[in-house]
Amino acid sequence: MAEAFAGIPKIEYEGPKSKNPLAFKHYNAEELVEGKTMADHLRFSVAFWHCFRNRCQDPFGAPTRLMPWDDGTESLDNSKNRIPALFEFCEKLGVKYFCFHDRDIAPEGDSLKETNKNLDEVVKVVKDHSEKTGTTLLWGTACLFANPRFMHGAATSPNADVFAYAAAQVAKAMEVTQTLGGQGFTFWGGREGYKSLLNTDMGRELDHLGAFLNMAVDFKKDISFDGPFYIEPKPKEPTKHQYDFDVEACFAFLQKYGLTEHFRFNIEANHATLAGHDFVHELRFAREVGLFGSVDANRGDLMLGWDTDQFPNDVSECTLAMLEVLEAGGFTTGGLNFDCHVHRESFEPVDLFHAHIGGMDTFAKALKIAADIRADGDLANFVKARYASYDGGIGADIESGKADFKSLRKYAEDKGEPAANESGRVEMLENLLNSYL
Ligand code: XUL
Ligand code: CO
Repeated sequence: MAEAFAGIPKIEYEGPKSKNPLAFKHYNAEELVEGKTMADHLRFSVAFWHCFRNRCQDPFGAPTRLMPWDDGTESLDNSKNRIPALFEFCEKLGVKYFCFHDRDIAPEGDSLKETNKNLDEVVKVVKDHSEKTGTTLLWGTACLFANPRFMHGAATSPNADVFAYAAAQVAKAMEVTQTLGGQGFTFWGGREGYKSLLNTDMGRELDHLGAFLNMAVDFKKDISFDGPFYIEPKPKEPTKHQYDFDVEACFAFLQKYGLTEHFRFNIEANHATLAGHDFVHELRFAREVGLFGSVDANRGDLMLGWDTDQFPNDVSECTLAMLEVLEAGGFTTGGLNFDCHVHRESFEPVDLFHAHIGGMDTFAKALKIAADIRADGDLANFVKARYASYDGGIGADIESGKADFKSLRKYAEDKGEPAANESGRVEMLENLLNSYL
């Protein structure tokens, strides 16, 4: 079969001085950082849906992207033809992982049984290429939002038949993920939310979602799938209010429905900013509650209020993110999945390379800077010193649970005014961060 990306060579590391747009300036796969290769730290992944299905149509105009390997139909043969293009792309880029939704890779048939048969056929092709190239599935997921049957949601649909259909779909997608050696399974709540409370029983919908995810856990045990489940928060779009609003809301949900030991977070940068949070805030919260898992690496446009899914290019933001990843002990089953698409006007196949090279170089640079920041320790030491009043005396009594309101009242009455406050030195620390960039 002809090459999909003809004329584009394997992308090599040429160092920061290189002017070659088809070379890495910072990502040097085998280079060691904190004793581990950059490839093992960053675990980059290509998002099949954006690279091989999203043709960049928008509400105002037709698709623009050129995909010479794709005949534009929904046929099974065309689905199969996309697979070699994916593996060629990953190989030329030196990326070892990819992610997909079930419906990205194979077309729906006239019945669920036929749809599953189509999926099995394409999975055979994927498995074959995966075994030949060593490029594997980071995580799989089920598309419970594109087909009109999910117009009111999937697990939170008022239609119980839709709930059942969604369960059948997730069961199959989990089996397929296992067949392909996928390292995890992601739940992004596609349309699990609502547009209007006037027609919504919120309590029942939340209970249904909790029950659905518990059934997924039971099924995972039944088939002995040992990868983690990821929950991917998003505050809005497509519904006005998505139940999985942000990491904190999801954590409360997971606790209420007894799911914390089965889930970790897949945190997407653009979803964080849509929730009004910094990307690093979401990562930090996930790390603090011990549920850091994986990352959908992208960025939004702070002047636009929707999920623009752009490729990451902000070294400062990604440095803070990589500090969190390193502090969490690094990725285990997770990685940096580029859940992003090229701009509509970047319509040629080579643009897909420019976009990924930029994202990979940004995170590689961020990783090196984060490691420098950790090696110096100035930032961590500042934060530690800021809480020193809890390392002994009354602070230690508070943290150890020895103090209560009565003893604290006595302490405060005896002491009078608290010890003088110290400056938070925000600007000094911002300068310190900039000195590394
Ligand atoms: C949607 C989104 C999804 C999930 C997987 O905003 O991020 O592509 O990552 O379903
Ligand atoms: Co995502």
